[in-house]
Amino acid sequence: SSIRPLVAGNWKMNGLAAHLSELQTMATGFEDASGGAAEALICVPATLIDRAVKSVAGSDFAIGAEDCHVEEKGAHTGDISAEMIADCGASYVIVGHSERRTNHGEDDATVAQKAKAGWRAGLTAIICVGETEAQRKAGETLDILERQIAGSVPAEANAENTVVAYEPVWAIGTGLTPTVEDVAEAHTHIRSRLVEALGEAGQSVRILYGGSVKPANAAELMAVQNVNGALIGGASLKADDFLGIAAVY
Ligand code: G2H
Repeated sequence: SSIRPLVAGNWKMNGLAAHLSELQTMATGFEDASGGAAEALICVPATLIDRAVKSVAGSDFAIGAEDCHVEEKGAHTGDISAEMIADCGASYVIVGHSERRTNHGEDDATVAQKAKAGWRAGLTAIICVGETEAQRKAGETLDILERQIAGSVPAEANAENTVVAYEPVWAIGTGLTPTVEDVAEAHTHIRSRLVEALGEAGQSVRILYGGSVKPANAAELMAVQNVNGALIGGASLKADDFLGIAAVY
């Protein structure tokens, strides 16, 4: 396809200032590793956004946040807004990661509001969807994805303001990955739902695969139809791993 792939990291609640040297190594090496064929992004904890942006200055490497509040400002102790994220120089925000949906009770409507909050601040939203193990075993995967796309992806989504990430919950941090056939089925389903909801714009929205991506499995996962890049957790913490994944392009 003509969609430019995105290799995206998600550091989750990992990384102190000392870790920024890994980020610099990634930013310096990414273009060579990917042969210039992909774009790069690392989403970092809020405490590191400002310094991460400075660490990659002068490269095309993008920095993102892992969550945002739906409002611009106000009495929300401990939360940060999309405007604050943009103010630090970041350009992406992950919304609706399964860890947020599970640990913070975020539902589809909240996730959609967070995506819009990101847009309001000029950020691209990475909207996460994915079924649990129980849902997969019950044969509900495609229905769940359909419901999450309908509820979490606002109607104004397009390739500039939105990326969708498919992360089967049972594959997150477990070392387990779906078969390439299952990934193809899920991504094709997501693509068709996006086209149905967004029209032509849905053809070019990037759909990332996330869940235990590592250098050893990236080539086969990234080659699947309608997989337009990766959202990488554990393997985005080390430059060797991240650049090893980029090298599949
Ligand atoms: C899935 C992924 C990154 P990991 O959450 O978002 O994490 O690659 O560690 O499974």
